[in-house]
Amino acid sequence: MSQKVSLSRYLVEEQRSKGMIPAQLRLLLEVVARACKSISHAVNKGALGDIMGSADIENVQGEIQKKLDIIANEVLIEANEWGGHLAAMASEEMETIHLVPNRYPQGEYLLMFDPLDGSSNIDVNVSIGTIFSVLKKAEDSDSISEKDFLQPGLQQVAAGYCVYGPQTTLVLTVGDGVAMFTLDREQGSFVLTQENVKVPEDTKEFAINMSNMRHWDAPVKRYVDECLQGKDGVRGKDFNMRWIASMVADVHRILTRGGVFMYPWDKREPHKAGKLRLMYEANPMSWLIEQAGGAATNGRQRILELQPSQLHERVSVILGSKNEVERITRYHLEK
Ligand code: AHM
Ligand code: MG
Repeated sequence: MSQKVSLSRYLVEEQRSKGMIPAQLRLLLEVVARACKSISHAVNKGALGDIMGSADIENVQGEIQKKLDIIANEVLIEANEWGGHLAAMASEEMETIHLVPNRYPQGEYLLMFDPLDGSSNIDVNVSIGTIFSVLKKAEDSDSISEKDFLQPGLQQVAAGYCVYGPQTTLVLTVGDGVAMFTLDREQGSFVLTQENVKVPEDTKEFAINMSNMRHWDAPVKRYVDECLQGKDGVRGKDFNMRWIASMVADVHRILTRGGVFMYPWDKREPHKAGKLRLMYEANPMSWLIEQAGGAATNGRQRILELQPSQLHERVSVILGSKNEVERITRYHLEK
């Protein structure tokens, strides 16, 4: 039987052979993985733990927090505060940034996360996840503020997610391709189960919340209409549709077998660029998808090149199999 490669060993070997992962970053990623293990544990308890249902508190996005949103946020903060690898953190569940308390040493990294993505699926036992993105603070920056976080996605030094589904899988990039690790519950460690993940360039599968169709912009409507026409239409092939309503689970499917995911701008709230958040949802997912050979745009521009102006900025998201994303972008630019 071939030897199992743990996440720790993978990180050490990447550091040794390619110099990709400085020691502080390795510690950070191990700590995030440990926090995800703990969240996975809580998720698995379900109705046996006090984790289901609403906490009846509104977060900065104006959404009612679930108990698990709050638990996952606390787990990530507590795990990451004391190691000396971070300068500050930011989360979907916190209005402003969380500085590492003075009693701990300060590191050079900035960590952002959506602690529990797909909250609407918690109580119905459908896959949910944690998304994270790591940036480096500017060298000349002594006192950290929100501004330090406002870097384009291209400057991420690590990004990933952990999906809590039938298996718990951690998916990671440090800019050297995408690797997947499955949680071995008996050993209590993440084991490398796939390297060099590749998203097929073509696909017959799309993911979008179809109930919003009447609110979409013309290019998105055109693309989906053409998919729905199947063999008889311009695309000349039948398409399949999937929508899990957890971005982590939808992106995981696309990394596994291809597809295109869309949460586009729509007319419901025209002043909002989209529903999903740029810094801790779209950027990490876009980098993973690009690292796996796919593409990610807001319909017009590459997501990773967007200059953020606010921590909780929203963005229109179209990502996945390269040829489909390019087609949808073309439809937008032709408009
Ligand atoms: P959340 O971070 O509050 O869970 O919201 C983000 C989620 C994504 O995971 C998912 O793609 C989308 O919202 C689902 O939206 P909808 O309810 O329109 O299906
Ligand atoms: Mg989310």
